[in-house]
Amino acid sequence: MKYYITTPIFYPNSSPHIGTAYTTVAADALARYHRLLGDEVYFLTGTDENAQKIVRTAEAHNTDPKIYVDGVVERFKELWEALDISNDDFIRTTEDRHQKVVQQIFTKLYEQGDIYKSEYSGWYCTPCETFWMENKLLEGKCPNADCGRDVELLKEESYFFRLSKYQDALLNFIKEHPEFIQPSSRRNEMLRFIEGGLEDLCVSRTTFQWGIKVPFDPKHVVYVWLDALINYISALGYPDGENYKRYWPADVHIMGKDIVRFHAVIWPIILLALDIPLPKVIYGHGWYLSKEGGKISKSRGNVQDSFELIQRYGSDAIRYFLLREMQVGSDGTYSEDNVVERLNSDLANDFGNFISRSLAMVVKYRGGVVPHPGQDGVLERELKELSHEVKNAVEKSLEALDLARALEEIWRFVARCNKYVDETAPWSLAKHENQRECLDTVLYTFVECIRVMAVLTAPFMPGLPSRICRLLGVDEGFIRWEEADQWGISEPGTLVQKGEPLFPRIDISQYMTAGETKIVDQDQNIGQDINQTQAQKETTEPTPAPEFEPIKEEISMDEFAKLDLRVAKILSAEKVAKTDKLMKLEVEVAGVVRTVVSGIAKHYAPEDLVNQYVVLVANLKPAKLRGITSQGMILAASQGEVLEVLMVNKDLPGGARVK
Ligand code: ME8
Repeated sequence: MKYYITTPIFYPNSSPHIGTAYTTVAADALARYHRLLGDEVYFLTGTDENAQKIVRTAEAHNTDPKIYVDGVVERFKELWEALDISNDDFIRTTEDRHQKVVQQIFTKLYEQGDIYKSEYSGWYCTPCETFWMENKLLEGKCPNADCGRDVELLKEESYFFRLSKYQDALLNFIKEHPEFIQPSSRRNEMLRFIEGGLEDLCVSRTTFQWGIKVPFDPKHVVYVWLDALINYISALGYPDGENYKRYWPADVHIMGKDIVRFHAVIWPIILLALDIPLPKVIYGHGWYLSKEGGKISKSRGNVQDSFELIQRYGSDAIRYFLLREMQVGSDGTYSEDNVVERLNSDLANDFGNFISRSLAMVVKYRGGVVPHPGQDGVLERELKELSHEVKNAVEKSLEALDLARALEEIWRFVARCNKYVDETAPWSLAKHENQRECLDTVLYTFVECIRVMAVLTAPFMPGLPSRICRLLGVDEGFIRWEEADQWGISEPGTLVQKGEPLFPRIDISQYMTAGETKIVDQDQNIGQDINQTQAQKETTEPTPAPEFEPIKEEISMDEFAKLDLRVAKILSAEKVAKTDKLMKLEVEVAGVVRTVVSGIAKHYAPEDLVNQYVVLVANLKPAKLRGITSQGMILAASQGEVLEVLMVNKDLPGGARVK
């Protein structure tokens, strides 16, 4: 199956923000999901550059529009990369490949009589790039709900597009295809709007020259919306390109509710006039609002630096927040403290904690080796059934483009996994040798639960699969959607590790005082000084390299051979009283039990060490530490504040040589 999904092409009059990011992350999650299903996916995003507001912004920055947009487009591309957006193409409407197609279509529509020349007399809102008739204005201002700004009177010769001619054909199409405009609330709005009567649309301007020239009348430039909508086919190489033949019609055009009208009226009418099939779904999501209630937008000045947010919390956490918080048909509220709350509760506490807790138990009780499971009990059967139910529900939600619902479903499974840990209490099973098989089943089930969680979350948080696979000792091919509800996929005998927490808890006061959002002007350096921005980047302080101890002088092989290194099993561990550094260990090596005092107490709890196999310098002269004779030394790696005892995970007995 093919799957073609697009975002709007964004105006590069200012840098992308968390609102623009939402649409792009949502499209990305859907694209990734369809790739996991095995579909042939084409995911398009880009920038809409031929707008009058671009000219105005460039003027305000004392620069040329092209130089200005080049700077902002780089920001878009960088942000999409930072957010792991997997678009297959990025179209800019200043590119030749786009301009040629727009000119060709404009000429065709003119030649077939769907475009005609007349005179426009009415109002124009430059921020919205929309024409308004006098009777639609609200107290003389732009009537758009999130705009309300000044409009300008235009009286100019213009070309017009006969929308009215296609009104009935469009109404019929919408009525016959209830899935065409989603969610249904937007469909009803659009039906009412079209039934109110469509007026022909002004599709050219003569009062500025920035844009695509009408080929047979070059004092006109094409109206930015007619130009922009065509990107969805120009990027595919319309009319003869292979991609066009393969991928059109689009499966989903996703966008904010503010621009559904252009996509549900002008775009289908262009396509009807060209006798091209219409897209399958136009989906209009809600807006991200600030805590104070207004839409997050550059013009409202309530935009936070997206790069800083990603740096602080990571792309996966930001993506999770954006996708989880916006419910179908309504708006979402964005604030940094909401992000941290979601991160701490859903990601650190529920998701990450299950993974680190359960893997720590596999390491503790089975040396990190995934055991062979025994017979399933009621709880394991329940988990399997739930994974089946959740996978189906996630698929249904994603087909309905309800990403928040899909995540809610996955978290139902995550919650059940956490409950399973408490119900099975592996720490109690570990105390009884006759429960060995039962503990094996529980530990194996943990590993399978982690796998299921990794598969289901892969479309939403694409950074996770590789990190989780590393912990599970497998490669990324292990993430197969069709196996999300199949069990018994993990191989017993695989070596897992506990690793660092996937989502460390965040203390928000580190970044800001409660409730305060840091607003920045991300665009102050955009314009003629892209080179300067580059220079600034280059002069930012690099992260200091760690300071290593110098390497010691050479020794001969004979000298090295004097060291007797052995695997030793830790039988017991306890902190040495009145010190915070020392741990007293009883270790078994070559059939003898020895006492070793080691400076690792700040880094390990005694219960993390018992039953682990470590490396012991077995022929070191005994030394007294705090009155305890230490018979050898265990090896640990350390740098700065970090220390890790070297552990041996294969099935090697205490006493095995290390050479
Ligand atoms: O309209 N919450 O470009 P644009 C959610 N160039 N989504 C938001 C948002 C918010 N607060 N703010 C912006 C244009 N968006 C045209 C499109 S397509 C042929 C031409 C998202 O830069 C949302 O998808 O104004 C919205 O529709 C889009 O950005 C508007 O982007």
